Amino acid sequence: MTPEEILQGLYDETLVGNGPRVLELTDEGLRLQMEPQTMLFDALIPSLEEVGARFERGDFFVPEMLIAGKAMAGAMAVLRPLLAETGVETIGKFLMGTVKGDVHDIGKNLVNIMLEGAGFEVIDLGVQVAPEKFVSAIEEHQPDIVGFSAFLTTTMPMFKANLNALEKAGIRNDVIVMVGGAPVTQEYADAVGADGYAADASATVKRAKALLDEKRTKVPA
Ligand code: B12
Repeated sequence: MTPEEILQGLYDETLVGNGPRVLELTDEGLRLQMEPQTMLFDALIPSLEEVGARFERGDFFVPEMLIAGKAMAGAMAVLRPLLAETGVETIGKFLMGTVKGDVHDIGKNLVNIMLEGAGFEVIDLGVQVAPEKFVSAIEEHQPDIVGFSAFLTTTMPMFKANLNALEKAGIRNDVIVMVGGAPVTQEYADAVGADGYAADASATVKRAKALLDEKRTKVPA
């Protein structure tokens, strides 16, 4: 197969949720020395975007979304170590979780991989993380940054609930708060009082590093 055929295959087979075939194509791509990033950004992510568009039009339903998501997650399990493989020193601690009421984790997992690749130590609390769980994990792990991920307009208000819980626990100023997820915007992030927002995984890495630099230069030596 040519790299173009692999990319087309990854796109088509993710779209129909053919997990085993997506895995085979991922392996074949790697055998052909294709870049993991190319398979991710030129085939797998665009395919999930198309899944979302079809769901919006009413051509796809939840089961289709689920098997497409699973097919993508299978490929990610193979690509993950390769994407994170850089051997750089730890530059900071990032605590991440999908907010309460929300089970979407593919975007969050991708952000985690990129953060790890950039040298962050990532602690992932998983999905459906309640405000009190974020609070106790921050107290336990003392991260530099905490990230809230939300993929539904109905769960985005949990950002504010989480921030309120941090305030109440007296730890709001100890940690940088970043928010993200498909429906989230910079305006929304500003409105809830988050310190940072990013639209995708690589922008998250850049923004996280910049926020960390800002914080560290503010701290008196
Ligand atoms: C796969 C999928 C599912 C799967 C999730 C599987 C999983 N394990 O994640 C399943 C089937 C479970 C699902 C369920 C539902 N889903 Co859904 N789902 C999707 C779909 C198709 C893809 C999401 C995805 O993973 N995209 C791929 C990643 C890579 O996305 P991404 O946005 O590019 O992620 C980047 C950024 O957001 C950012 N980022 C992410 N997190 C964070 C965190 C921080 C801190 C930062 C800085 C950045 C950041 O970086 C990521 C990487 O680059 C989207 C469509 C879409 N276009 O998003 C709908 C979508 C999100 N789902 C939707 C809906 C409505 C639902 C359901 C309510 C459906 C239902 N009727 O039951 C349920 C809700 C379940 C729940 N309680 O959470 C809607 C949401 C509409 C809205 N605005 O509220 C969408 C947009 C589809 C649509 N077009 O209508 N879904």
